[in-house]
Amino acid sequence: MAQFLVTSALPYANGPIHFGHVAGAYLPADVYVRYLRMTGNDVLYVCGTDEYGVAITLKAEQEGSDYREYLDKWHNEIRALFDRFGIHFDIFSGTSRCPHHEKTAQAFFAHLLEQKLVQDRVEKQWFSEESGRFLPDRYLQGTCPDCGHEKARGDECPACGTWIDASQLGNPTSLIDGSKPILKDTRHWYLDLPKIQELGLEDWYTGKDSSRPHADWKPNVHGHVKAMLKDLQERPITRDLPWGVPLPDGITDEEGKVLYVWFDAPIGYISQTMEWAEKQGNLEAWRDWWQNPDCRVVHFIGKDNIAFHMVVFPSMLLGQGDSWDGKPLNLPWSVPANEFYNLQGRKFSTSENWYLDNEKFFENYSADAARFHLLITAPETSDSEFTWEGFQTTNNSLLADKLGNFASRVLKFNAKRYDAMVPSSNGCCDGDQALKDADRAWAAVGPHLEKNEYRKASQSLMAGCDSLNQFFDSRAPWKLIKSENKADLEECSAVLERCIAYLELLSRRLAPFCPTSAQKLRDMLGDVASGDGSLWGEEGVDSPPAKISPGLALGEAGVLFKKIEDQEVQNEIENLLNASQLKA
Ligand code: B3M
Ligand code: ZN
Repeated sequence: MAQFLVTSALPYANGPIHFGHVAGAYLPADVYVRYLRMTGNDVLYVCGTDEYGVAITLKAEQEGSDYREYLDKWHNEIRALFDRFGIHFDIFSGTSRCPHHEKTAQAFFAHLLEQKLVQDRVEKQWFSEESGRFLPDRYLQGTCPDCGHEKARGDECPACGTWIDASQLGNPTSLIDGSKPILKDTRHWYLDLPKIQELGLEDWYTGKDSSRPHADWKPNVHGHVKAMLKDLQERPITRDLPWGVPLPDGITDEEGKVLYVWFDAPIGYISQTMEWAEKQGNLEAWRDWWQNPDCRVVHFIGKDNIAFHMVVFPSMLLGQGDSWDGKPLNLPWSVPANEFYNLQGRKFSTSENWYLDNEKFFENYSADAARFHLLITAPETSDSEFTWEGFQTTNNSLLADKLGNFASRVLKFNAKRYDAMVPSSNGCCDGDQALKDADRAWAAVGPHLEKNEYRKASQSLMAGCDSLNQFFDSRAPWKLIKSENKADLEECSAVLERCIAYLELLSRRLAPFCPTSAQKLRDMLGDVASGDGSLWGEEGVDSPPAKISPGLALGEAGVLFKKIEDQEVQNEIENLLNASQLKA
């Protein structure tokens, strides 16, 4: 048993969350957390909305909305979508609504300043004379100095991903008023990443620092970070903006200076842990997660957030030294960053109407089917995509035909022939090759989940269902039951007993992936699944599920996964194409 603090990237409260986000940073974390809990670990899962910075102000201003109203609307909407997906956090707050956020972020800044890891200086930045304000980050558009992309932003290029020093942007335009900005002096504070690199960042990353262990970095994470560490630069961590965490008192008299959103946002993981702890009645409990060196901090993110979670935030944590009552803060133990998840060959895009309407989706399809499909197509090692045809295949051929069908044929047969009670077994089917195959397949599910291999984990789960169907088919209980021969009748009971035992195990193996259906299956199993099924259990290659007591009453067989018709899929694709053409 170990202790894990799991986080998912804080979504900006500036628009809907789409399936791509869910597949990349939220669903895998939820499945991981469910699995860790079932295997007896102590887990806290923290998330909330990212509510400061230009990503918010720019869009709220473009809509003419008040920041607060705007944030609340999206916060609630995003929260509702997570509920729909069955993604459960221990706390889901937000950086502007968490009562501990501002002072924690300010303390981080103050500590870094004390340690001389942050320095201020005056530099030229783009200023709109028309609006009378500086234009940080996304308020600016211009040509990327690296790849020449013409719609690069003031902080990074969406085409090539480089971090951009805004003063290097070619031919910049103000996105709030369309004017050509001028360069004007302004004071900002810079995080000294090169210095922190020597203080221990590199040792933690390479694993030299045995006091700060970590899991193996994924290849996509490793490649990215290795390249970055070769050339670390100072990074500005303040902005001129009307909305953000103000600098701590006593730092400057200049107006309008706030912390850069990427500085305050990851601190949100900590401040929201504090909020959770306070709600439990013991604020100090946040330290069990952030200052206990045995607690493993795991950040689930998309690939575009790797630099901040692997370099900037760890540097901020390291740079705190012993400032938090004499104890260091934990650095990430694992960062399972995913690649991107697209929709029918194109990037998800709300503005181009290339997305799935969440409301409509859940009116017609089940969250569990969506969960399973996103997991079995997860963008783990390369970009992947949601297609309606693929979703239909996962739902119909895997979930309905393999898993659901196995449950329904066993339970129906048992209801008809054994009065919905567990028949007694003489054990004559134990050790059947197909059952051994099922054992082997399901024994792999847990280890895959532990390694954040959701595709393989879902495939293994299905492979087990395949073997169980083969077992049922090859033993053909519908023939055995009609035999006059006692041995055949005994075999028939033994087959059913095994199938029921494996269904109970399935209800637990399925639970992290499809929690609602797993519970439904347990209900269908009646007294056989009278426990709450909250434990993963030891069943594996050498330990098939234990024998079930004869005579236990089963519940009623129901449909676990409803099939999706070809016509529905065609309609969905047409709707998607029409909506995007209307917009174009
Ligand atoms: N809000 C960026 C994003 O959604 C961001 C993540 C913050 S995690 C601390 O890509
Ligand atoms: Zn570029």
